[in-house]
Amino acid sequence: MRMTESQLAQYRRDGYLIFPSLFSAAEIGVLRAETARLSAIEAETVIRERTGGVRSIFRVHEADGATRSAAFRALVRTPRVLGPTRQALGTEDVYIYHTKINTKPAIEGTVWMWHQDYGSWQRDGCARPDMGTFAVMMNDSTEMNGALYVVPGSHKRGRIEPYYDENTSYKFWAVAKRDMIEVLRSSPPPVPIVGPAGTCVVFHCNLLHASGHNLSAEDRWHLYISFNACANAPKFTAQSRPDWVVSRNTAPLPIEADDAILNSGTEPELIRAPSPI
Ligand SMILES: O=C(O)CCC(=O)C(=O)O
Repeated sequence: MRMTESQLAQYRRDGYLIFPSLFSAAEIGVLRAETARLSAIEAETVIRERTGGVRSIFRVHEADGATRSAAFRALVRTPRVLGPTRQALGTEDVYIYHTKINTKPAIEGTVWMWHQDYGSWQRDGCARPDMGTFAVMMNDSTEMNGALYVVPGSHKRGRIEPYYDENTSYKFWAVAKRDMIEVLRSSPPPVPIVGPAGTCVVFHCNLLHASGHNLSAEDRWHLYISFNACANAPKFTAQSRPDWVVSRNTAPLPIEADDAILNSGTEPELIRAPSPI
C-alpha cells in the first residue's frame, strides 16, 4: 500500500496521517488475543504501572525474546504498515527502532506528557529526524479512554530541547510547560486520534503528542511501531539503552504478505473479556 500524492502532502504538512479501519475485525481479534497472552508474561520487556497493571509490552516484532509474537512480527512487515512508513521516512531502507504496546489499563492508565519522540531518540545518537511511528489502535479509541492527541504541524518546529520528567507519571523526556504553552497558544487545536479498532496513524518523530488518563472501564490497547532510516542508525556503546528500546537489528525490514496476520497461527479473540478488577 502506498500513500497517494495528496496523502503524502498532508503527512508532510500536518506531521501525521490517519488511516481509518486499516485492519479488519478479524485481524484485530488476532492481535488482541496476542496482547492478552503477552500481558501475562513476566519479563524485563513487560513494564507495569505502579499500581500493578501492565503499562507497556516492548519488542513484540522479533522472532526471539520473551515477548516475541508471530502475529505482531507479521503485522510490522505488511504492505499496509511498511508502504506508508517508507514514504514517510523518504527511503525504502527502514528498520524497526522498537515496538511497544501501551495497554493504558482501565482507571489506572495515566497521562503521557507532551513530548516529541526525537527528544529521546536524538539523545540515543540518531543524527537526523528521519524517524517516525506507525500506531495501530487495537480497540475503539475515544477521548474518554485516553486517546493520543497530536498538535498538527508541530513537527515543523524541529526538536525542542526536552527535560527529564521524573514526577508527573512516566519518567521520560518531555517538553517543558513554558515551551508547551507557547506552542499550544500559537498552533491549531490538538487533534485526538479517535476511531474504531483497526484505525491507524503514522506520525513524524518531531510531532508533539500526548495522551490523558483512561477514565473508562476498558483497557486501551495501542501498538506503536517506531521506525528509523537504516542510514540513521546510532552508533552503539556500553551506554546505549537496551536492545528492546534501541534495536540493534538495523537491517532493512522486508515487505511480506499482507494476509500474514490471519495466517500467523494465532486464534483470534472470540469474546471481548472484561478486564480483571
Ligand atoms: O500511549 C500513549 O498514549 C502515548 C505513548 C507515547 O506517546 C509514547 O510512547 O511516545
